[in-house]
Amino acid sequence: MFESLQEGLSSALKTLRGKGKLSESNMREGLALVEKALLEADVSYSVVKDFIARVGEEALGEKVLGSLDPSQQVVGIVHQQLIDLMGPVDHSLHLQPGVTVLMLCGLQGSGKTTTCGKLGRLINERGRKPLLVAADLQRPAAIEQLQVIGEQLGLAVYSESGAKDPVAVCQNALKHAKTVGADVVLLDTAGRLHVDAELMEQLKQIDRRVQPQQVYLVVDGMTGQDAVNSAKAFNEALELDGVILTKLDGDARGGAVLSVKHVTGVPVKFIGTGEHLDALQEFHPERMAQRILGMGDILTLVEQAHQKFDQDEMARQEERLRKGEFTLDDFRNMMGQTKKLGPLNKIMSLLPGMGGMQDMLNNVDADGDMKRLGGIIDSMTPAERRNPSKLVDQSRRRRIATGAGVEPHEVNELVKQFDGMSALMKEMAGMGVRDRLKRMQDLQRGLTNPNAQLQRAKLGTGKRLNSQERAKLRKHREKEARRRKRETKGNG
Ligand SMILES: Nc1nc2c(ncn2[C@@H]2O[C@H](COP(=O)(O)OP(=O)(O)OP(=O)(O)O)[C@@H](O)[C@H]2O)c(=O)[nH]1
Ligand SMILES: [Mg+2]
Repeated sequence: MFESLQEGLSSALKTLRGKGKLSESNMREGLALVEKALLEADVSYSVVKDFIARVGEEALGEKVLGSLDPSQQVVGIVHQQLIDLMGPVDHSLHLQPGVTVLMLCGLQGSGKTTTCGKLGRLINERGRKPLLVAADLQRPAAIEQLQVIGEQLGLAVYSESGAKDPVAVCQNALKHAKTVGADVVLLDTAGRLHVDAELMEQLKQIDRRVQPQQVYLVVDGMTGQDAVNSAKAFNEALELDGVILTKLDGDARGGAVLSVKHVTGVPVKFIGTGEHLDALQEFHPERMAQRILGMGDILTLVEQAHQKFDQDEMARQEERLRKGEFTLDDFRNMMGQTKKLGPLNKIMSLLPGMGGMQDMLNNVDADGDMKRLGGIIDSMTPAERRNPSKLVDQSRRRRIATGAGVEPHEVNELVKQFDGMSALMKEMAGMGVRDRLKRMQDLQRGLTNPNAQLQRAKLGTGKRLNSQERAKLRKHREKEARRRKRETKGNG
């Protein structure tokens, strides 16, 4: 979602980063790049102008330029301004006791009918009884389309074949809802290619005579500024309560999501992220801002790290890093600290630049991988943990693998990756928490990289060993345990 906007913005902000002190002129340069990124994402010109003015006002002040970390502050300012640009959002559908009427309107092909189904599904899940109403009499096929969707979802659909007056259909639907005990009526209205007087009049009629509690505009997120302009016209005619932005799963550039509220005064309430009828999400400006900035929720993470990390342990590790003494033991310790923040998948989502990773990780059991890595490290002698690449040869590899219940090549993988990481780890010495977290993220990326991924733990092959084989395996394990003990002693 919004990859190019994300890239544009992060490269703009990157030009500011790394400069200890910022002058007014390079701050302005950075902001000009932010402006360009927004315009390229098809954000309305007036929105961009206003946005940059606000960011500039704060960023060019003494407080920021004179601060220790101005570029960081600029990121914070842009972040907050993005949130203000898109929110606040009231996610409630304002369902009332009795019958609530929700009306969907929008241009042709924006996704009204599909969204009608999606909303019906959501409402049904929340324990209410929706009735989908085919109020689009423009196209004969429209009624059938809604019926198919209703059937797929097991939801009731009200339609009248051959009807001419959409207002009457809506009024009849309301009566019908009361007789069948439906408590949320969803009106799927007709669309037009462009905003035209006839359409607006029809919608106004429905609005006046049926008096929906909420009117939502469905906007195709791919259409950028056109969509936003039409949203303005709809809002003037109907007083919208919210916008539903669809097709954000495609290559929408982000213009609509950033412009809608500023231009119409109406926030995006939901986003459609697919053709499937479950692809509807509540819209959260904070999350969207973070996503757009590719920054995850690092601020929360830093806070949590301060609260939960054992500061003494961190100091000890830092000292070791500085001396170049970092070992697999330290690595595991550090993983343990990270774990205090929650499951790895959740942490990933909070880390900057991890958007893409998260999707890849959906099918990866990252916590399980970490456990397995711990198992491998446990099966090593202290000496091996200190110097894995030198000591772990083929026979040790086999021994460690047997001890940890993994394949020898997985041990090899860990050793190789640890080796590659050492440089990175040494770099971490002396870094602040924030940079360190970023480094940790690189580290974890290295370890859970699906391409270099350790093989899944085998959950039994189904093959049963006979007693002879079992005895042999037991002997082997005992021998390994003795050897490990010996080595542990020998190496202090
Ligand atoms: N990828 C994607 N496609 C969507 C989304 N929402 C709707 N669509 C698709 O967009 C097309 C048009 O959707 P409809 O729901 O028929 O749009 P409409 O506004 O009812 O169209 P008219 O009734 O002709 O005005 C369909 O092919 C939908 O599957 C979405 O969030 N993502
Ligand atoms: Mg339709």
